[in-house]
Amino acid sequence: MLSILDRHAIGQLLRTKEIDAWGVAANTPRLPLAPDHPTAISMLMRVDPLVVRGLRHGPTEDYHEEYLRLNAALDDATGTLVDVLRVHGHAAERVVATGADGGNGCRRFPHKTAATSAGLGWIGKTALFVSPRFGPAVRLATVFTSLDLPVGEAIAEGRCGDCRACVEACPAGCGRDVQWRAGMARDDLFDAAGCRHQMTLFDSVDAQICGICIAACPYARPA
Ligand code: B12
Repeated sequence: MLSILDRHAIGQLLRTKEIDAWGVAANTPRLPLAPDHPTAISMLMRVDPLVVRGLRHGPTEDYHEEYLRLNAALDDATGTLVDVLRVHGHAAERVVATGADGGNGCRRFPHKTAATSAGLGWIGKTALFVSPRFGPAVRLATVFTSLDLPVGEAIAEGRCGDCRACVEACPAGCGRDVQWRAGMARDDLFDAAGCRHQMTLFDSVDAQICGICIAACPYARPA
């Protein structure tokens, strides 16, 4: 067992779980839909770049497998972190990678809120979280805890500039080509119903996924 649970020890633990980046956000005042613990630990795993490359025209079986693998790996990481925090006497609650609720019946907290608040990146023009290292080709998860940790500097505005690659790539035209600001309504940025419908139209996979906007982002295609 880790004897002292601090930022360093958490970083070591998350590395053993193959988390590619993580950060800490203050949850006071409480973020929308968040449970009542003062600290949010946001973490991400990157999507395999080779898999992303295959997504230009729609979802693939490789992406479906990668999606399932990353959800399971993130849930394993957050489950372990919650156990460790609790063993050290701290309250802890996770939000699962995906799914209808937080896993324990808790509300559906948007992982992107914790990720930008922790300073890990911003929201792009099709409402995806964009990491400067991996672009939107990441999956996210969040753990809330009573443990006090140093927090990152929140990012509160989009950094996509004039780029509209994801807006142009979306076959359903879901992006509204607007620069994101923290707190703006999702509908002002992105048509989620149109996206949901588009995902029913692909017959390349037996799942409702897409990923075209992920593959279009220049940050997901480093030289
Ligand atoms: C329901 C859902 C959907 C719905 C609705 C999507 C949506 N944007 O709302 C549908 C089915 C359409 C969908 C589609 C997709 N999804 Co989806 N989805 C979810 C799920 C389960 C819940 C999201 C939700 O309802 N949020 C409520 C809305 C209002 O919030 P939001 O748009 O997610 O996030 C907003 C807030 O965070 C806010 N915000 C950001 N920072 C801050 C800071 C402050 C202070 C405040 C106040 C607000 C704020 O701005 C964000 C943008 O609107 C999440 C998992 C999760 N728990 O987060 C995955 C999730 C959002 N999906 C994800 C992905 C990858 C996809 C798809 C690419 C499908 C796929 N896997 O192939 C598409 C892409 C859609 C897109 N371009 O955004 C990833 C996103 C990763 C990323 N890089 O951003 C998530 C986070 C899953 C994960 N564990 O990684 N999804």
